[in-house]
Amino acid sequence: MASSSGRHIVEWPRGRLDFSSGCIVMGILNVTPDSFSDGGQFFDAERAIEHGLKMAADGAAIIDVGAESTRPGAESVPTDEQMRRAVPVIERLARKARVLISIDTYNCEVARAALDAGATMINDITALGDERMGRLAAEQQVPVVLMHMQGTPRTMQVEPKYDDVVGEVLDFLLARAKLSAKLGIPKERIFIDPGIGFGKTLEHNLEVLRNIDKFVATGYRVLVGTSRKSFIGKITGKEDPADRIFGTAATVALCVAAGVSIVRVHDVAEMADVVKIANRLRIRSQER
Ligand code: HH2
Repeated sequence: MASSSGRHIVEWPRGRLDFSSGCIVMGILNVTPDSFSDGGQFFDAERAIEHGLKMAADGAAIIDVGAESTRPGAESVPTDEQMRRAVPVIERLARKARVLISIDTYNCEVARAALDAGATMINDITALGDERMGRLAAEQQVPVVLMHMQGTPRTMQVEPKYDDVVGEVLDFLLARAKLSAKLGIPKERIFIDPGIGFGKTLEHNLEVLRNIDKFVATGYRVLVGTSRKSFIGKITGKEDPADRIFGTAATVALCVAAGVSIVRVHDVAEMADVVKIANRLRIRSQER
């Protein structure tokens, strides 16, 4: 596969992503007081911007800004408060960093304000639960991440149930991808994400990750977010999310090997190294 091939570049009026080396890194920037791993750490705008710049310097191709925690049990945050948190950070990061910014929201008004402030991608954990989000992405010609979740953040970990977790998650994502296309979003701007930890038990998460190649085989680019999540702690016995970096690295390496396009992570410097090595090993093994 020639690395200059157009298939490896996704371009839209306000952005461009280059997948010619393989997988790329999305850095997580939670401007929240209560996120499960970094809650409160970057709630202050100055610290958030500083952290965003550091993640860009460490190798993130995208910074995903979120203004509402979606950890299990989290309550929703009013629209104006989400805007108050996210917009100044996006405005200044967009001016200062040579990196793309995505907005992690399922709220159309927040997404619109973020795009106006300089974000160029929408990360929707409800996969267009509100169709207006799809229309917004189509009208503004920006990519969208469609994520699977069973239930809502408040209730999703109460008793997740599937007959066939891989099949059901895939069917859902393909249906939402079809809806996105119907609303006018071109296929190359649609990313699918199985939603690790969103209405899924440890076994569900493992089953999805063991079969992540099936998501890649759909032809849509795949994003995966395992970073520091509780299923890693359940296996390693690490209670503190900050102690789950090596556990995260194992999932990132295997995702890259399976052909995942974007990994969403907290520890950008560390995971950028993991991704670089895994990308090279993958390309070499495909050449044989
Ligand atoms: N995970 C989280 C939030 N947004 N978006 C996508 N597309 N995929 C994910 O796996 C995903 C996501 C949860 O992680 P985090 O942002 O670190 O925590 P919190 O929701 O508590 O802010």
